[in-house]
Amino acid sequence: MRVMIVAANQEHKPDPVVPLGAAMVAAAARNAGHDVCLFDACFRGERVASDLRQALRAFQPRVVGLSIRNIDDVCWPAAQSYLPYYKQLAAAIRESAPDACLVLGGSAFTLMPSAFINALGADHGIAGEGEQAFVNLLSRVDVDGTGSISWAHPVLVPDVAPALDLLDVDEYYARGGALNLQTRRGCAFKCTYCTYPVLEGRQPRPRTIETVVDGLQYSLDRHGVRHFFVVDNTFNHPPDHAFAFCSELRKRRLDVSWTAYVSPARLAPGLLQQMADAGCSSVEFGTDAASEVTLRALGKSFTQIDVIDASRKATAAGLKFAHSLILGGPDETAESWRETVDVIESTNPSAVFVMLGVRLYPGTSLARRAEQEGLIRESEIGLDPVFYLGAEVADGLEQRARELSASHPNWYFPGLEGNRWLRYWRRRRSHGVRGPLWEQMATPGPAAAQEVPQ
Ligand code: B12
Repeated sequence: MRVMIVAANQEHKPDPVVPLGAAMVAAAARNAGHDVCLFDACFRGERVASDLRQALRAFQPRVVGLSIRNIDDVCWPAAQSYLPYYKQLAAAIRESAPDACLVLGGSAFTLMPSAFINALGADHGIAGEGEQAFVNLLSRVDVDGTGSISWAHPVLVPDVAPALDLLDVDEYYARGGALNLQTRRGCAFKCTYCTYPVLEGRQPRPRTIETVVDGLQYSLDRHGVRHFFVVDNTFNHPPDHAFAFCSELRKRRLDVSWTAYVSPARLAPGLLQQMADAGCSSVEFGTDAASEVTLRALGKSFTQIDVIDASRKATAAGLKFAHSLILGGPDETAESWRETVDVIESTNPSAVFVMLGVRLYPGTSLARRAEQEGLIRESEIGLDPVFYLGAEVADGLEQRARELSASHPNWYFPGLEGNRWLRYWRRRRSHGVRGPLWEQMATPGPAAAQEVPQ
């Protein structure tokens, strides 16, 4: 059967990212014997709809799988929704392939399946992991009803290698500075606002280390890619899997540099050092806050001391590190805000990423809290982003954040317009700089802020 996977994402902030999920689903369909083509929207700019129409007419797919990664950019105060753009793509698909079955999937879809089915008028949707469920659907595509949604059960060992040959790896490497890879799925943490357990299930499910490193080696040998981003929601859990990944990289003596998300919770002794020895250059801590009050409200599984300790360990291992923060969320007060800022500053990070408020999603405990507090009914949370703002800091939040941004040049606020870092990063990429550009945000130091082009 002719199957076209459309990787819809066109977002280039902070970098264009390889549509890993779409490439995995495409690989699974191809492995099952289908004739698969992958249409990647990422670098097509405004000609995307006309390119898609042309590709559809030429390929004449029986099934089109539309991969939807982001709903919106989660950037308070002026969040950008990608929905109008997805509608444009769905219309192009209906127009140029009127007989094709339109199937939706991807992380954005999984978070709001019915809303997307209704908004895009699709025939079917698969919430969750697509590899097996999509292949199953292909075998019964003629009998399935219109607008139905299936929930995919997490596959125990999700080991399908992404079909990178269907993507322009060189362009991603040049413009995104890295390729991505996944070593495991699942999240056992209970952060109150977070969607990862909905997306990946609670049970951590490791991929086979050899397969993961084979994939990395393929990109290195075939495309000269030396920089990787590990997309695992928390690389360091379970720790034995993380150690195994590091030792496989060391065993193969691969000259690569990589970055991963690390939780300060129960950081295994020696892991950061092993990561550094295996080519890891930096880690992004999913810190969110550093005051006990807000850590608790966000349901984090670690304390302020753990944040400080993890930062020290990263420094000792020679790793650059960034903290991701949520400021202005549940139970935030002027004091907790100050405490978080002070503690984070004291750890001397290379960069800090700050999201303001928390985008609500159905199925999270923060959504239930918002309903109890009369903010919004959980069932009404949909494709239009709604943010939970801490009652004590909601007034004047933007101003407070702008002041913080002005006094902290290496703190990056995706939600604040006109961010000078993005323009600077784009220039650095065009000069061939690879890897996470935030690694250099703190050098030559805040004093040189004026040198960052405005
Ligand atoms: C890693 C990550 C990042 C990294 C990416 C680094 C890199 N080089 O890849 C960074 C930090 C850059 C990032 C940035 C952003 N991210 Co992000 N990110 C993630 C994360 C943790 C993993 C994504 C991933 O690669 N997963 C692995 C792949 C294999 O899984 P997958 O894509 O979901 O695909 C599977 C299924 O969805 C399904 N599937 C996929 N396509 C299809 C198609 C069909 C037809 C079918 C049937 C099934 C199917 O099957 C696949 C295989 O099982 C997710 C959360 C999560 N746990 O999923 C958030 C997530 C995708 N990000 C999100 C967001 C919002 C963003 C940003 C907009 C935030 C910002 N303002 O900066 C940016 C956008 C960047 C961009 N260019 O698009 C949201 C999207 C939802 C939403 N609210 O819109 C998520 C879901 C997190 C969340 N808040 O819930 N992100």
